[in-house]
Amino acid sequence: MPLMLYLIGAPRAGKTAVFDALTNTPQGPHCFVKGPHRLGTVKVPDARLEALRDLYNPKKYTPAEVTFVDVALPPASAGEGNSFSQLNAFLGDADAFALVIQAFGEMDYQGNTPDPAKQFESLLLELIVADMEKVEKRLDKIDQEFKRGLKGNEAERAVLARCKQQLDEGKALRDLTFEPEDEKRISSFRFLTQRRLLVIANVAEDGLNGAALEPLRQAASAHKLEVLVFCAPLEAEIATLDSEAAAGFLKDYGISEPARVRLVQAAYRLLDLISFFTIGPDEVRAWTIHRGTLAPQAAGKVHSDIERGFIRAETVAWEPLLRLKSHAACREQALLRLEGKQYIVQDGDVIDFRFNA
Ligand SMILES: Nc1nc2c(ncn2[C@@H]2O[C@H](COP(=O)(O)OP(=O)(O)OP(=O)(O)O)[C@@H](O)[C@H]2O)c(=O)[nH]1
Ligand SMILES: [Mg+2]
Repeated sequence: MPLMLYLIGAPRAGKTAVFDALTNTPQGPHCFVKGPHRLGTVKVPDARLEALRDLYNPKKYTPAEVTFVDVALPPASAGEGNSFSQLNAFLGDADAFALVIQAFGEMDYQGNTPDPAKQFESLLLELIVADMEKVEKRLDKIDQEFKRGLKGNEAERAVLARCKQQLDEGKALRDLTFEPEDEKRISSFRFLTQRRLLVIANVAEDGLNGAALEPLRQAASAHKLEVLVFCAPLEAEIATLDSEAAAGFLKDYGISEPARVRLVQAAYRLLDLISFFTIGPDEVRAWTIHRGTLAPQAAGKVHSDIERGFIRAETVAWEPLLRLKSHAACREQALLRLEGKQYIVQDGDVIDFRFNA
């Protein structure tokens, strides 16, 4: 499963423009439609993997992927709760949310210019309210069962009460730590405030220096979040150009790298993800794991049989392999390591798993 990153934000904030910047290509948009939502899978750019591909010339080249989702929010209408609670079922499989903030300063239909920091706070609040609704509904149900003499849900009730208190204080469930047993008890609720967040300020062309974003940055950093600055329609346009023309435009606007690259890198950082590589004449491929994953579990990404029958991981870092250009040369220099079950896979490891079939 690729990483799923959902773009959410106020109506007209520029979610679709950001999505276009991520999924447009010179050959056209690279996305598909699911109900009212759009999904686009982006290959994670990785210069190390590209160099390994060039060295091995495999039949197949498979970079890691991130799937972005352009969420179509139903219009919020009085008495129906907040918009995210209506979307709860759909938002369930998100690994993370990117909050798209309208920071291009245009007036909305009510004639107000939206305040980026306020938008950010109100999105956080919406997520909290959506979780609160779930918690309260379940707590009510448990209370009713207690009244009818049905017992057995005390532990669930206790952990939900803890969640309720946290949400009551306006805080995300992400910041609570749970015992593994409690973690299991609440996992099926798929609470929105447990997902990680990043923030995209969608600015006008003349706002790319981010000068006007200090209040948003402060609000975000109070939650330990970073703000990425995009001019989404401009980036969507640039994404349709061939790479030479695109590079020229990016340079003119002083943008370091395309939105797609910056967002994917931020998502990796945010989710504490790393890549390891498997290589051979058939395929050169990247695999995404959480930092701290042990070798057998990393092997399980490739195939569950390899995890089960794991013997060892023949490992070399990407850098010496590219420099010396072969496993044999790395072995001669004692740079090829035989790692066991307790080995923690490092970012950029090139691994050949040995296993009992
Ligand atoms: N001036 C300016 N307009 C923008 C910018 N980004 C988006 N827009 C405009 O704002 C409007 C909304 O942008 P969308 O990308 O459709 O926003 P959205 O969040 O997907 O909107 P909904 O899906 O309708 O909620 C469009 O008319 C865009 O052209 C920007 O950076 N500058
Ligand atoms: Mg849209």
